Order: sequence, then C-alpha cells, then structure tokens
Amino acid sequence: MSHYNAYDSFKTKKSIEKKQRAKAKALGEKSELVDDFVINTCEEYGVAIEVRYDDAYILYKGEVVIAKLRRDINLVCNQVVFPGDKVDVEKSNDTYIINHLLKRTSILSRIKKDSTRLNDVGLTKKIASNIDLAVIVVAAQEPPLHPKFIDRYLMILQNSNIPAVICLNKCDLKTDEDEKILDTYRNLGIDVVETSTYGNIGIDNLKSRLINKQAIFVGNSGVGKSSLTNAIMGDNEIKTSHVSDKSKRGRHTTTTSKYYVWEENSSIIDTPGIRSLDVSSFNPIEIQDYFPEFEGWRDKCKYSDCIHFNEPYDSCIVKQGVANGLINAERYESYLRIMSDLLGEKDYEVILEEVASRKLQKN
Ligand SMILES: Nc1nc2c(ncn2[C@@H]2O[C@H](COP(=O)(O)OP(=O)(O)OP(=O)(O)O)[C@@H](O)[C@H]2O)c(=O)[nH]1
Ligand SMILES: [Mg+2]
Ligand SMILES: [Zn+2]
Repeated sequence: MSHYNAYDSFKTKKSIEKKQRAKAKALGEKSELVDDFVINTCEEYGVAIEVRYDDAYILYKGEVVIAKLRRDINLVCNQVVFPGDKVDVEKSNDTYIINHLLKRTSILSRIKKDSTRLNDVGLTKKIASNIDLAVIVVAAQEPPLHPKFIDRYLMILQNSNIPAVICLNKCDLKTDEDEKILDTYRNLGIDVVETSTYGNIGIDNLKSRLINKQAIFVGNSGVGKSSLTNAIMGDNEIKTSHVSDKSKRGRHTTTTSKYYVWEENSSIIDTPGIRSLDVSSFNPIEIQDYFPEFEGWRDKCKYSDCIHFNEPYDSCIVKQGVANGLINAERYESYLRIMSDLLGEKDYEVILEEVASRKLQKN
C-alpha cells in the first residue's frame, strides 16, 4: 500500500454500511410470537433444562417434566424456548403445556453460517437464556490455546451484556506459552481461573465464581466443559470423550445444551463445543470498541475515522503502539483477522508483517 486515499476509505466505509444493512435485513427475526406469550412474572415457574425439537424438559416443582408449547404458537419448541428460560407451565390431562415465557434478562446467541445457502448470510442461533455469568473454557495444549477464540467469545458475550470469566482447564498440561497468553487477559482485567479435573485442582475456586448464579460453559470441543460440569456436580453422569490423538481436536461429545443444578440457586449450562465463531453480524467500524487496550491510542491516529487496518503505519498510532510493544501483538492479530473477515480482505498478514518490520527497525 503506497499511499492513503481518504476517498478510498470513505468508499470502503459506505460499502461496509451497505453490506451491514443487507445482512441486518436478512437476519431480521420475524416476530411470530403472540403478544401475550411473554409475561413479567408468574406464581411458580419452571426452568427449561433441555429442548429437543418439540419437547422441552422443564424442571418444575423439583422434578423434570416434558412440556409442549401452547397450541396457538405456531413454531417449533426449540425455536422459542432455550435452556435457562423460565416458563409458566400448566398440566392439562396428562401433558404439560408451556403457556407463557417469562421475560428474559439476557439471551446468548451466535451467528451460524448456513452452508445450505449460496449467499453468506448466517442464521442467529440462540444458545441459552437468563445467563448471569459465562465461563469461556479453554485448555492448555489439548486442544491448543489460541487467543483468537477467546477474543471472539469475549466480543459475543460483551455484545449480549453477559459478564465473562476465562477458565483454563487442563492446567496439568500448562506451558509457559499458555501462561503468557493468560497474562494478556489478566492485564485486561479479566478474571482467569485455572483448573484441572485430573486431581480436582481449582474446582472450588471455580465454584466460588459460580455460586448463586445461572452460569454457562462455552468453548471449543474437547476443552473439558462436561468434565468440569461433572467435577462440580460431583458425579460422573455426563458423557465426555477423549481428544483425538492426531488432530488434538475434540470430538463433539456433547450435542445439546443442558442445564444442571449443583447447589440451591446455582446452575450450569453445559454446551456443545463449536469449531468456529462467526462475528459477521458485527459492524467493522465498531470492532475496536471490543479492544479496550486501543483506548488512549486510537483517538491519536491521524485520521479520526481510522480503523487501524489499511491506513498507513505513520498515520496510525495503534499500529505504532503494537510495534512498540505497548499493545499486545496477538490481540492486534486477532483484531486484524476479524476485520479482514468482515471486510472480505484477506491480506491482514501483509499488515502484520509491516508492523513487525517497523518493530525490527526500531530495535
Ligand atoms: N489432561 C487433562 N485432560 C482433561 C482434563 N479435563 C478433561 N480432560 C479430558 O479432555 C477430554 C475432553 O473432555 P470433555 O469434558 O468431553 O470436553 P468438552 O469440552 O465437554 O467437549 P465437547 O462436549 O465435545 O464440546 C476428555 O478425554 C477428558 O478426560 C484435565 O483437567 N486435564
Ligand atoms: Mg461436552
Ligand atoms: Zn489507527
């Protein structure tokens, strides 16, 4: 890139906005729910612990009952009710009916790429409701720890207004490299807990974060979400499986999200591992808001609308901050990857190389 052209930047931004609008339209959810379905309170509610197509398993008055959506809601149950949802159920004859849904405090959703469609429009997949705390579970070594997954989870959670902690499981395998990555997040003020289900290390510490909360475990397959749920539940009822030897990838053992109560008022939703996290519904211009370490630098860039991507090094204080070691280079790499995904420009490596070469010149 030889020079910076303000008009090019303007054009890029216009095209970003256009793309975003089209996507938002395509993603727009139809509100087929009848008006009186969502209510504020009810006398005694049940909590959805698992939803399979048309059946919701509801924890109600101390036992698990199978319930169906009330007739006039013309949707499949798993499109309407998610683990963690509070519902007003009624027994009629031998079956339970979900008459109302209690207003949610939060909903965790992600965009799922729809491979059956030719365009790149994703589908919003809702994962769980009423979450007080999300635990981003990662593992030392198996599968390898990559900041890019953590960063994307942090974005999605922050966007859903859900507080997050990071749990490094398999700390029995921890390396210095893993420690360095964790330090980056500790320095950002994020709570990091280390655990090993082998030898019961750090489990009480993790429990202290989860007490009196409806929490969710998210993270890639094979990191040990179900093993941790087992360790907290104190039994071995949940299926877990070995990470495959060759690829060090998990095997997607858990297939649906499930809700477990481990203490009065304290529950965990164990979720299936996901391979990639799509952040395509985010506005590229706002991605920097999810990188608090850019603050204090980003407003000093030469162009007030700098996105710290294609702008020249000399005009971008964020790039200079990375080269000078003031901003963590791995986090900046995550930022560039996300930006290049969103902008459809694949050459983020060129940008990285340039910043790294400036670093060399300096030394
Ligand atoms: N070394 C080590 N291995 C562990 C630890 N915790 C779990 N594992 C192993 O990691 C593998 C995967 O564990 P799971 O609990 O099934 O992982 P998961 O995150 O639930 O995976 P999905 O359900 O596929 O998303 C199993 O072989 C566990 O025995 C740990 O603390 N240390
Ligand atoms: Mg699992
Ligand atoms: Zn900049």
